[in-house]
Amino acid sequence: EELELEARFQARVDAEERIEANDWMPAAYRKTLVRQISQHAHSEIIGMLPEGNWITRAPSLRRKAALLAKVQDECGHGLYLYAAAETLGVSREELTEQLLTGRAKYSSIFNYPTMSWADIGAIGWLVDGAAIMNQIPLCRCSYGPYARAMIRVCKEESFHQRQGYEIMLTLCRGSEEQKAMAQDALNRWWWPCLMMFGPPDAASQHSDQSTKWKIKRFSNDELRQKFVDATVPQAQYLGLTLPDPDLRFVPDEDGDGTTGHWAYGEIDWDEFKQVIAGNGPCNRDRLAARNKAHAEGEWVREAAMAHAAKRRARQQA
Ligand code: FAQ
Repeated sequence: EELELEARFQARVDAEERIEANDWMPAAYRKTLVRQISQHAHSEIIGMLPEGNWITRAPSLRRKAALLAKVQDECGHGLYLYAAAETLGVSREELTEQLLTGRAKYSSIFNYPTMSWADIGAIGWLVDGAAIMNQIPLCRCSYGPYARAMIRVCKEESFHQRQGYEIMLTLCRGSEEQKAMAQDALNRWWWPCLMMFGPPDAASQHSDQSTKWKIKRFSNDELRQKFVDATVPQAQYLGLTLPDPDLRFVPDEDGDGTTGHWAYGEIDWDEFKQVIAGNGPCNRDRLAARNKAHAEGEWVREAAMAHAAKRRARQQA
């Protein structure tokens, strides 16, 4: 009977029907979604930290307002995503606990430091650019609650990306020092951004099954390539150089030079593994900052619970 249910489930997925929270689904499908959605939620929450560092140091009121709004959006994305994960039967407390104790993964990218204001530009341009490339296909993910959350998230990410690119453009049109800051930020963020897409296809343990379930629509390497192809012309427009001596244009077979790809050099997968294993430049700082914020927010959670209990008591009276 289980086999029959599974076959019917796969047929629905193949027919592009959305799977909803109360529908039957294989235990492994549920598990993989909880894994991916919770890692995604944690990434949004930890992702507030590198940029949060620069809110008090933004160079103007306008920049500060935009950065504050961006970081708040990230918090909102984390909350939608935790809510989407909750529809699969895990609790927010459980997921929070996994993050705070370091048992949960979150994106490798947020374990790198933000050294200058130009890093805020580079993060918006490249990190949000990579996030969009990965998330647009997730709007068509087979699991309804995740797919729907991604639609709004992607709209907001596109504002974030423009905000970052505009910072880079301003710096690149500024003084020599400003342009050098932008180049330095690009040099440091480029390779870690390519790692955001995950291990190469041959080493991606979850890809085959997630593709069959239509959670993934493109492979890690396909999305990485799309990102490189989209970003190279943007770097050229800024007048910046990508830190990859092996980067070269590979013309399409028809040779008209319009639709080819950019071939890129070898990614340092050892660095990726180290960061994922908790040994990146900022892993410990990030978890410590998150734990501190959680502890300092204890009274807010207590007050909210007490308020809810009082309201309930009043309604019953
Ligand atoms: N970092 O078999 P695969 C953002 C793990 S954007 C850490 O290929 P899968 C917005 C992977 O989880 C960033 N771990 O796995 C923002 C798995 O580990 P597990 C968040 C990584 O799932 C912008 C193992 O390696 N976006 O937050 C990474 O099929 C600016 C094997 O890999 C998402 O999470 C990595 N880079 O494909 C916020 C998008 N890559 O679970 C603030 C949703 C792989 O077996 C500021 N997620 N791993 O222990 C996905 O699309 C997928 O999960 C992939 C990985 C593509 C990330």
